Amino acid sequence: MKQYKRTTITAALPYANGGVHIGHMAGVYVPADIYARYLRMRGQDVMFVGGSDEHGVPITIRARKEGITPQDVVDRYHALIKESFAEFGISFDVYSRTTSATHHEFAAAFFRKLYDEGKLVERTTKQFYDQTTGQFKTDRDIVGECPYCHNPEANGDQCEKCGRDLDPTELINPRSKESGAQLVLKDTNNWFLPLNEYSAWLKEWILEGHKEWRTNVYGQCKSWLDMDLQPRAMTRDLDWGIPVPVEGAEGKVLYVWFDAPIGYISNTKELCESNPGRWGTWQQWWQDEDTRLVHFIGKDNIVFHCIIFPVMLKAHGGYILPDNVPANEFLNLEGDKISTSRNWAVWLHEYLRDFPGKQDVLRYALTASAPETKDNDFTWADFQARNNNELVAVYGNFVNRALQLTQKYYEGRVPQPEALNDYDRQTLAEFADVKARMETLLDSFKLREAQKEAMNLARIGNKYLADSEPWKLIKTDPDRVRTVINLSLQLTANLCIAFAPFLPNSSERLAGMLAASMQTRPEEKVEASVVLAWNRLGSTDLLPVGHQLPQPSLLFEKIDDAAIQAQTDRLARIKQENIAAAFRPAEVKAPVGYDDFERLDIRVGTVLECQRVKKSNKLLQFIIDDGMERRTILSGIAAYYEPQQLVGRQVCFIANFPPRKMMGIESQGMILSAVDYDGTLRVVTPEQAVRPGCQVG
Ligand code: B3M
Ligand code: ZN
Repeated sequence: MKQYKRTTITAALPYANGGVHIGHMAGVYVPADIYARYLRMRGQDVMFVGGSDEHGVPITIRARKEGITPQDVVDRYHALIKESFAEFGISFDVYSRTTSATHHEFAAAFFRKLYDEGKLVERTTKQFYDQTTGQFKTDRDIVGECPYCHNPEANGDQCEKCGRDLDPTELINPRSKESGAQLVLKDTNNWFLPLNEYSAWLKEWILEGHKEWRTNVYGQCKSWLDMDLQPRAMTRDLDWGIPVPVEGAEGKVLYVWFDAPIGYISNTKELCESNPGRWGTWQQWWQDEDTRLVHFIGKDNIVFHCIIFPVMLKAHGGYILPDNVPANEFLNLEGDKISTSRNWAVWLHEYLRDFPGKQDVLRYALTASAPETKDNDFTWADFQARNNNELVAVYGNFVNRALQLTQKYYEGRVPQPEALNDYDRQTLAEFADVKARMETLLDSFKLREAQKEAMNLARIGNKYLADSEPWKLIKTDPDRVRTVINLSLQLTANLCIAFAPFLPNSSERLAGMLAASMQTRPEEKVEASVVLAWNRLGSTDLLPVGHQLPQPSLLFEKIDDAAIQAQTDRLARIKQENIAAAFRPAEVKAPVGYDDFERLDIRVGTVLECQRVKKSNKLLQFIIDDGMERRTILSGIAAYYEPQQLVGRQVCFIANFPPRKMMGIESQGMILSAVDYDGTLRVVTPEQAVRPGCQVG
């Protein structure tokens, strides 16, 4: 493997139109931070770059909804996001924003170079235009009638009623969501990045050159590259963003996915210019072949970071390309997809309000169920178990016992060990290679397994103490106890190092209890008698004999059922609210006379038989005792019932419906069902059994 001089680590720039939730943390920020901390501890020169993504249509939509400017929106959320990251110890070296002057200039210049060198293709397309405001409309700003289900309020990109993806040109009578005006199609010019011209190069670079990438990343790239790549528009007709730096391009801005990844570079530039003595030039971090570039992202960003951005860099020339893109899958919450619009999420600022000081617990739980290879589920029950059964019962318990016994027997001084016995040696052997194992895992982005190794170290310690029972030997064999406690303290110091990339606050606190200092950044010289550094992981002489330790406190505390219940209650409430919001009773229909109602002959029947209709996944075939004979009725409720569930039940049906043939079977009536908010059908049944054939009125 190539030896690099430095590593540039980026984490996806979150859109500044909302807070940060556990899905973002598990997928991007916690892993990126663990990796950055780990490399720094190994003495590598690292720059960890973050920032807010402040352009794009969703921000303008939010602004309009709230009646404020897009700048107001991003100012508010940039501050909130930055604060959350700081609270959770995400150790960005720079966290800036894409509305900064540095970024606007940098991204515009990047575009202008591609434009000047003919690397972009100009194309004319037709787009919906609002003549009353003189604006082109993006898909999400358009509403109209769905051509499939005739929902009059379908969105330009999707019909919420029937769920179909739409192209706005399919809509019947497209109108502007904002002004309500009818839209017309109008020619517009934009600049495209001809991805198709880079297809051979991409195949070579990724499919041949980066077989080591995670299978999910490699696989997604491959399926993109197996299709024909199409030129992609890098400019948009929009008024929020970076103006296209070309004469005659008024009213156009750079596509948000063009400017956002350039934000990594401009944020680097901002940092370098603020402290050139420490950071050197931005070119060192982006253009030097001795620099390694790693992007942490979620799976929905793979194409942008593995295909589009690299093509931009290649077309521009002079840049290094990502060496790895460890994208994660998604984290679900209690079995459902996290959704900002449905508020189905755990927001960091809310977590902090409910669990103050417990940032590391969330980091631990998220890494333990990190969606590295497949989507994963976060549940509050699991969160509680991770805390109580692992952090408290294993790690915290071991450390606390070792430190308490030291106070009790030796007034807090590290005791002198005697000769090791076989069991000591066996214990030491078990953790001797933890450093190598963790490094192998961390170097290949298996962070979840690496954290398990650290916890395993604590398990070894716990078992060692429990088996050695120093509290029983203190009177009879004090030499032995000194050895056991010394070794336990050395193990504790090792845990402090091993967990440092994962649980930085806890390691910091534990170091304090060991009267030691953590070496977390290569550039910082630590002045302390005991320095805990990554390269000493696995050593048994981290704490010198006689070293005085202060009174310890608990590293972790139990989370009780009530706290967890409060969270699950909150989610249950949100689910109810979502259901209530999704269901709006239909308008009451035009009035009818009593005689209209009288003409309908509604009766009760008992289900004698019920079965699925062959080749139909909708229809059930009923044989009903209607009080006179056996009546066959078909009903489209197969998705909601197992046929057997209905046998013996009573249903209401319209008896004087003209017979209809469906799938070759004649249906003699219609079974009545209630339609729930989500389309679920439930048969209408009398509250108590009645005689089959009686009428409903
Ligand atoms: N803001 C999308 C996202 O948050 C986008 C990432 C930009 S990374 C350059 O998923
Ligand atoms: Zn529809």
